Amino acid sequence: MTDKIQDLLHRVEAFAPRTAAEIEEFRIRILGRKGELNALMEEFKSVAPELKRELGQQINHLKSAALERINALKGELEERQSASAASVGDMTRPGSAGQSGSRHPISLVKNQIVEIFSRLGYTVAEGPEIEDDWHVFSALNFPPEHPARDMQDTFFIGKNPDVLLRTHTSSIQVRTMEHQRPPIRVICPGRVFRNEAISYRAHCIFHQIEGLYIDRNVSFADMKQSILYFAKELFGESSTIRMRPSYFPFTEPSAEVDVSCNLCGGKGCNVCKGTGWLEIMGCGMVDPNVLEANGIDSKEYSGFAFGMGVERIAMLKYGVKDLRLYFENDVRFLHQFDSAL
Ligand code: 2NL
Repeated sequence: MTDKIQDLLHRVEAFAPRTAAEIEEFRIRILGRKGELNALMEEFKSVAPELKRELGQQINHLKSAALERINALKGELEERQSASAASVGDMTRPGSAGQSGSRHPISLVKNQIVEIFSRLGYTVAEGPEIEDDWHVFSALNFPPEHPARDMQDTFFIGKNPDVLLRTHTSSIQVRTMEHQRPPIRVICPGRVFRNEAISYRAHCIFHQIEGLYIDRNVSFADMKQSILYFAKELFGESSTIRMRPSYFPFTEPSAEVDVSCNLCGGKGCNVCKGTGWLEIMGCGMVDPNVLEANGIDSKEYSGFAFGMGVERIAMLKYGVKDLRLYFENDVRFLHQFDSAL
């Protein structure tokens, strides 16, 4: 009988449960009414009287050891469970809202401009940033000695003068004319690259949006009206435009477009430098040389084109004073556009 008592005592000490259910099952098996301890008590009744004292002490010790062990295990388990619950936190608590990002002001303005022209029937076209001489210069009536072709202004990739980064998005329109016959109505947003010293108003990487419209009988008046519609949509219904004569190799005649200053209503302020006008884009009637170079009969078709810098438009719309802010991605700057479109 001593062996049985010792065996049970060892099992009690070695018991290593993982769950509360395992402990309860063990307790019933050992201390329950039909458990092993009661079985030993039953056996104890028929033990010789001279052994009763010794065996009685052993059984009492076993009983209290089993009770103690079970209570200790229960306590340990509860402690472990509450510790792991604390590390997860209160699961019923309402969640905290994650901080969501915001659109970059350049993307906001680009999307607005593209959307306005798509309402006029323009479709979006895109093209490669790494280009060749034809698509950036030759097809656009740039004479061989034009300064824009110079290393000073254009980034060339390696030693091959026919591999370069586009300096304007006109190359996209050239590619459009390659595989599409008139009528053509495209709006071309993209990054462009120019070898310029970086300052508050210049960067070597910036964004342009150009548009091209070619059909029979497209006139300067059509261009004026389209650009006026655009200016009113972007800067407000009360906006007006004016055009000043200008020069681009790819258009003739060419013009610079100003929009009435929406801050001072044309009276003159520090943003429009007292003039009441803000320059927003360049435009012109597509030069017949450009149409012919791109396989379009200039006697049958005419067209207009325009181009604008997205950084500049975003500066005017949001009052951004330094162009470098667009590239630094300081969240204090970016979060100001959280609630914008
Ligand atoms: C500006 C002025 C302009 C164009 C871009 C163009 C494209 C083709 C044919 C003719 Cl394929 N013209 N583009 C025309 C006039 C002005 O951009 O100040 N851009 C920032």
